[in-house]
Amino acid sequence: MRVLATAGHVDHGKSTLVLALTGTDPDRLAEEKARGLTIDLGFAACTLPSGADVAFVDVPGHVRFIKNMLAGVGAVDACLFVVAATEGWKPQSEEHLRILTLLGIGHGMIALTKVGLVDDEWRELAELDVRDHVAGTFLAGSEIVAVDALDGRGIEQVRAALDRLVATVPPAADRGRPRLWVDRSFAVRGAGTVVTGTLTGGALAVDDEVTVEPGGQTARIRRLHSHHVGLERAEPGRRLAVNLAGIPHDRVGRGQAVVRPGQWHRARTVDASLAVLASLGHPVERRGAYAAYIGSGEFPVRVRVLGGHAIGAGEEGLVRLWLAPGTTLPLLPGDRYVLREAGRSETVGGGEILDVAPVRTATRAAPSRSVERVVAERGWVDVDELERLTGTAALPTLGRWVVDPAQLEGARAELLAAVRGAGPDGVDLAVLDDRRRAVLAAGLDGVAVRAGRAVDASEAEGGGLPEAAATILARLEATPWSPPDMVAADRGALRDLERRGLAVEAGPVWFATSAVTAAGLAVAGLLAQHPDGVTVSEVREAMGTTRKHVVPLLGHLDATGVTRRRGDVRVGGPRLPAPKPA
Ligand SMILES: Nc1nc2c(ncn2[C@@H]2O[C@H](COP(=O)(O)OP(=O)(O)O)[C@@H](O)[C@H]2O)c(=O)[nH]1
Ligand SMILES: [Mg+2]
Repeated sequence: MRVLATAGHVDHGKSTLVLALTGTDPDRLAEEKARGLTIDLGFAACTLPSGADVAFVDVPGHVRFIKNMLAGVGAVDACLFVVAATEGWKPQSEEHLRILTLLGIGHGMIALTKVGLVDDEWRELAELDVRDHVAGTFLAGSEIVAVDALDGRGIEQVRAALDRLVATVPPAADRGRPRLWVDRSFAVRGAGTVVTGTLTGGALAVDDEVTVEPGGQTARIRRLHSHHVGLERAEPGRRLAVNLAGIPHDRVGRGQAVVRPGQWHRARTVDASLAVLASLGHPVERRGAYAAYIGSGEFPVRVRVLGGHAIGAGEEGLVRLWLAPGTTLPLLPGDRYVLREAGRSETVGGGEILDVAPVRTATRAAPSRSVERVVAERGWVDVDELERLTGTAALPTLGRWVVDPAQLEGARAELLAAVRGAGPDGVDLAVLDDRRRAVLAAGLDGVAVRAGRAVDASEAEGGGLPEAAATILARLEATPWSPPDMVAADRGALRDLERRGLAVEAGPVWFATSAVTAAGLAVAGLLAQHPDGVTVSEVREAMGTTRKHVVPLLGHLDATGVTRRRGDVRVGGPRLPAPKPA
């Protein structure tokens, strides 16, 4: 299913052509029928000779109803551009073409209508005139088909040309992010609220929970219809009627969007490009109030030209748009908008949304669609948030964040400094925020994590000891198996050495850990010669130390499984090291 919008000057035969193609009169309002004039959007569909289904959004051509035209063309794939051979190119031919261009619609065909009312020569002149006007636009290479919707000539050729057209239009993308800009809302007896629109960006299914933005009201999809056919699930790129449970019909209307909860950033201020129409008689001044047409809605906006200068007619620049307080829209970079002068009812220009949540002030903003810019301006961005801001799924750099490389370096350096500055106890992980913990979890050179604390890795390995502890350690190591009495020593320094694994307290005696390790090796050597066990005296003699030292030392070796006591002798324990080769 493809969705096409009609376009062209009032009375050039748009609605009549849609009726001839589809059998449905798109002018559904009584007033439209009475006046023979399209006021609001009309909808109809047909199947082309190839079997492809197309839906038409028939728009009003009258200048007074441009707003309604804009509500209908935002989400369409292509256009059926209508010019009456009798009148040729007219002001709303021009304006519609510009609006379609500003909205980024890149495909279309041209129907030269009412050819039954003109002779061949006139028809050829009209066709040349149309070719001239579309030269240099997206319609430049489009087919022009002569048709008369009343006498039927050319209708089959229009159908065939539509078939060729839809074959060239890329299918609507499914990004898993459905959005349906509402163009109509009404109540159906027995069913409740029904909204219609052109679905883009993703699929919707019955029972889906949705929200209506602006407003954030939640509802459930009770039924889906596309051209009177009930669906369980609707793919993007089709006209859709959505029956919503849980929301009164007067609480939802044109200009609102039906989306999935939590998938969208609710934009209040956006940065955008602005191409000013060459036909505009004046520049867009630095600041001003306008009407922006976004999705199916018309929204008052304040505009500020970024970079300080006005944007001249025919030029392109950057702007910041502020929506009215309280209005937030589910937008993404790449969305298009049209800017009109509310008072003068004149199209000013339009462009592309570049940033849905600018963080820089207007004087410093440099909007673009770059995801890196979005990350760089924030430093750290939650991956889900980044997807809401850009529409692009990214892999997290750390934890759940995408981190700007410079910011990550800064965070690493800062954390390393904090750990080093914290002394031997390091930093309790519990006091770190999630980001810093993520930096540690990813591994930070120079920092080790011990028992829930981030400590200086070099200290954890013994270097960088405070002076008092270093002095004590040196004394313990000087006479390893006969260490000096520590009764008068600094308890804090001793505990520090113990925490670092550099000293052990064995009963009344402190040993350097290296001395204990060496003792284990020495005992292992003795046991290799005396497999039946060694006495305290044998050990004392072998080590050249005193009973006062060797008893607590052996006690410690017993306790740590290096040796085991059996009667009067020590034998090897489960942790007895292999004796050093002689
Ligand atoms: N003879 C002739 N009249 C047409 C043709 N198309 C439209 N008309 C008439 O032109 C008038 C305006 O047509 P309409 O479809 O409402 O124009 P719209 O404003 O572009 O939708 C109506 O009276 C139509 O009957 C055509 O191809 N041939
Ligand atoms: Mg019409």
